[in-house]
Amino acid sequence: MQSPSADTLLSEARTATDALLSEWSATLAERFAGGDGPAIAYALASPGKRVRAALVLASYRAVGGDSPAIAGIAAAVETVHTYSLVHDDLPCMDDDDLRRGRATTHRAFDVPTATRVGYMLVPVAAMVLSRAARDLRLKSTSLGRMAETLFQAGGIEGMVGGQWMDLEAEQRVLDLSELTAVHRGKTGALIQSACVLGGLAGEATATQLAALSGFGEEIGLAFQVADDVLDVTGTSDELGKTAGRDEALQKSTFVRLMGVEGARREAARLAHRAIQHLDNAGIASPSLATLADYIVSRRS
Ligand code: GRG
Repeated sequence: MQSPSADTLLSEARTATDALLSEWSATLAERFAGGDGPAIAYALASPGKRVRAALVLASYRAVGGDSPAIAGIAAAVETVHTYSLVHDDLPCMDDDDLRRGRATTHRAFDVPTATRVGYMLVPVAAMVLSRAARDLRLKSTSLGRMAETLFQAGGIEGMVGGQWMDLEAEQRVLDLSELTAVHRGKTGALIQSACVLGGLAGEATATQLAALSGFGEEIGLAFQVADDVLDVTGTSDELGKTAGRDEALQKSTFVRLMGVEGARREAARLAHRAIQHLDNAGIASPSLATLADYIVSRRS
């Protein structure tokens, strides 16, 4: 089976999720027009690559799902991701001015507004998830498992915990196992959850879910290793965010520990391991293989 290109998969994920996110943005902007509505819409409708959305779609199809309503699950994951970017850019975290090719939310508005926007996007994500589960006609137990998967990945055992460790570690050099633990949480957990959510929505078997989880875990870490490479090899124009930020903040990175070539090899090794999880479970998904390859070879 031939896979569509990564460009096609990402563009399809963007079309599907951006339509929903624009609808939510317009509703929220109107309902809270005199308050934070415009800032919520600015953040929520900002143009991301939608890698996590593409992983949801491909994982869902890999286990036989075929409803277009899966776009809502993808949009829920992207909403959690967007909240994390809004908060990550705040002065108390990575303090950045540029994101997705435009001013960060606290630069376009102000710090208190961006702080509130980030928090407000979390219940929005829950609503988007719940509506999508209804549209997919999933049982409430499936919605429960999906909510647990998404918010556990986004919480202290995943993304928040990883970010917290990352901030704590700013003044020292981490070794490989510490750095890996930070990024399995900070970046990897949400990417892993995207794959598992696709599987849950497609009513995958336990074996398939375990394989998607293993795939997501490896590719989630590979995403961050590739991100560290791009931070030193890309330009701000290409990345849509400030290049060289890790160096400026004296962060521990995979490039710092392994060099650019070593980090590239490590990302490729992780991508290979990711695919092995699928092979071992008999999941033939050219789309997931294409996305794994894209994640470690992308230019932005
Ligand atoms: C309360 C401690 C605490 C944390 C709050 C801010 C936060 C939660 C977590 C930070 C998570 C984070 C920003 C991880 C980085 C992940 C990453 C590499 C993002 C870039 O992803 P892309 O390239 O971005 O897919 P686009 O813009 O394309 O969506």
